Amino acid sequence: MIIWKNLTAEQQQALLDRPAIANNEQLSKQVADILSQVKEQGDQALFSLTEKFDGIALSSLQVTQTQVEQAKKALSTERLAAINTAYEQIKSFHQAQQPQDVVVETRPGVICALTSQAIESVGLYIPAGSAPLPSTVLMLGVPAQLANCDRKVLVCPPDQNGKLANEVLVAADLCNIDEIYTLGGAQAIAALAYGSQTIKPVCKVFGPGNRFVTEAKKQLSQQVPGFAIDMPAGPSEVLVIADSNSKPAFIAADLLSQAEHGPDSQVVLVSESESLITEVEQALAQQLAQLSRRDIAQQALTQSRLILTDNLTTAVQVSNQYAPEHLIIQTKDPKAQLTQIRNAGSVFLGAYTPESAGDYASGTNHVLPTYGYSKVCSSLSLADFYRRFTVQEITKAGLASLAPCITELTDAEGLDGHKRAVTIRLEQQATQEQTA
Ligand code: HSO
Ligand code: ZN
Repeated sequence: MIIWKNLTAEQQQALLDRPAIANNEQLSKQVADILSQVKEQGDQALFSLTEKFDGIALSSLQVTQTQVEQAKKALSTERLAAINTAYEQIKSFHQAQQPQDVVVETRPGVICALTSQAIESVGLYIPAGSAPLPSTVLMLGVPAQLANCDRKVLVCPPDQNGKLANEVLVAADLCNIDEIYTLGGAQAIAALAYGSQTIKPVCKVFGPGNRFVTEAKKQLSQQVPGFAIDMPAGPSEVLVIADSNSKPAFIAADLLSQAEHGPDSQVVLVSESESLITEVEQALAQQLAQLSRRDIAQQALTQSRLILTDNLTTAVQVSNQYAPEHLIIQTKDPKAQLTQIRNAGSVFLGAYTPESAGDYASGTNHVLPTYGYSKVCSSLSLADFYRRFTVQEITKAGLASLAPCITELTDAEGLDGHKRAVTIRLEQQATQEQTA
């Protein structure tokens, strides 16, 4: 247990610093090499890189509709129903996020509008590192479907048999994904950015991934004009704020649900109650032993932080300083703390709101800013699948009324050409009216 007030400001900051992402030169060179192979050799590189990294020689990249139908038949009714329910829940929350056009007549005869249009083609990356993530298919596929993007392409690394999980295929089918490819890693992102003989490029790629995927997204978004990514990504993380009213067993379970994602997952508990922290420590040891992924969770827990503060106000300050991806507030009156929260990707209030609900089926998106980016980036939402643009139309009278303002400012900037584009219209109007 760490006693917050005993630390200097520097020590406090150091405690909350994320471990530096191993963004060494070697990784960036390795990824750059993969990208250039895909750029130069297209499909051939995709096959050979899949053989190298996933250990499987594929005969084709694209998943067929027959394979999707087989996947549906292979799943139990319970599993199909669960995927359907999660799909409907996520749809219900994202459907309500449809962007609204804005139209303002900023003065008589001057009309300005802000409108939205779906991004034409999107790539959805589904990780399958230690387990395939059908929930991520829904988190990316549902908003892409609701935005009505013309082309929705899904990529996911193959298992040892060269296949994608049945659940991934069924979820993709529900979201009307147009093309599914058995392809992962940096090579998948490269294919989506450059295109290959089989895969046409897309405008924007979404989704979490390992450090190769993240590095590929970073390099390609800087390199390929017009190729965008959703957000910067780091390992997943949760911070829990608790008081003496909290249930230690619930908190331990929440911390472990995050820890089991990967050895680099970040797990933080901040509380004003010393006895609560001690009880959580005990519950963690008990529950850890029962997890199938206890080795992974245990590794993550070695990096965990259990922090004791003087009061809840300081606990909230610690959370704001850390800026967690997920924030769970399990206190007597969580809404009271919520008003003080500045930086968090997604907030879970009260004892009966585990992060797992948001991970799968409450309706919110589980693609969230990590690594402190919740200070400036937002949870993935429907808006990320749109681009916004403005439209304006001005009448002659409108332009005449705005002209003194524009020409005064063109003079200030010394831009005669800009001035002329206004005055020429008003002079012509005057001449035409004179000769009429
Ligand atoms: N907690 C992860 C999402 C996830 N959890 C998928 C289970 N499956 C990042 O928000
Ligand atoms: Zn999770």
